[in-house]
Amino acid sequence: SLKQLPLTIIVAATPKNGIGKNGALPWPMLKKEMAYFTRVTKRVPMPTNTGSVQSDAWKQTNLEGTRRNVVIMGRKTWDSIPPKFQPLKDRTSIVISSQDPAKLEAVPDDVVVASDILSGLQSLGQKVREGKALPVGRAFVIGGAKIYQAAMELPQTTSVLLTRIHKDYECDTFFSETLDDASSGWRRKSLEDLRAFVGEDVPEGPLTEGEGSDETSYEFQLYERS
Ligand code: FOL
Repeated sequence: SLKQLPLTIIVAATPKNGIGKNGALPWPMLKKEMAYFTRVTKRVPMPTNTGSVQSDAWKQTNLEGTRRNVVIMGRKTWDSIPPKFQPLKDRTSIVISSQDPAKLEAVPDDVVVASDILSGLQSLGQKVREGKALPVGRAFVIGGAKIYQAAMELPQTTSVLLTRIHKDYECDTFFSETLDDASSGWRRKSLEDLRAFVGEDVPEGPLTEGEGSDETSYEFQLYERS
């Protein structure tokens, strides 16, 4: 059942764990950071991994077209995605809303709307069994604050892909978990573990994007439940 599927949180956050401001990201567009989000959430692990090395275990483009990753988001995060990118290409979207789905405007019918994460996964599982959705690869929780918080309370949520933004942008929305405390139940994994997890060669140390006062550095990290 899809309710047992491991869930990965993917999030970018400032040093104070800020993730949003006025319904959008707090920082000016970080093109390479967003490109990482897109690649990682699209990439489907190969079903068969018989004795293969790590580099064989992934395909950038899901050539067979047999499986799709799922992105789970809250309704406000759905609204924050530019209409031209809705729904996120090559991924199955689950949108969490406490509103009656019938009352939600302009949600395409290949998007699953549900009142919580697990019932969303259950509905998608039913569509897969009916042949109305592609089998699921990985599942990513992409925000926002309320949905991250709900995901952190599920034992299925075993990994957090964090992009630590090294600049203190003003924020009104925060990622509520402190991953770095020894008592948090989460442990930072090595760069090697991160590379294996995402299936690409993540650079060591901070990357820099932006010009002048928009210049920002950031770092890709992986945390797992310990
Ligand atoms: N995680 C990380 N690491 N970075 C993020 O920016 C991020 N953003 C969200 C969740 N987790 C994240 C939620 N916000 C799009 C827009 C907002 C958004 C997530 C995705 C979006 O439009 N994505 C398109 C590409 C857009 C582009 O290339 O400009 C996509 O296809 O993924």
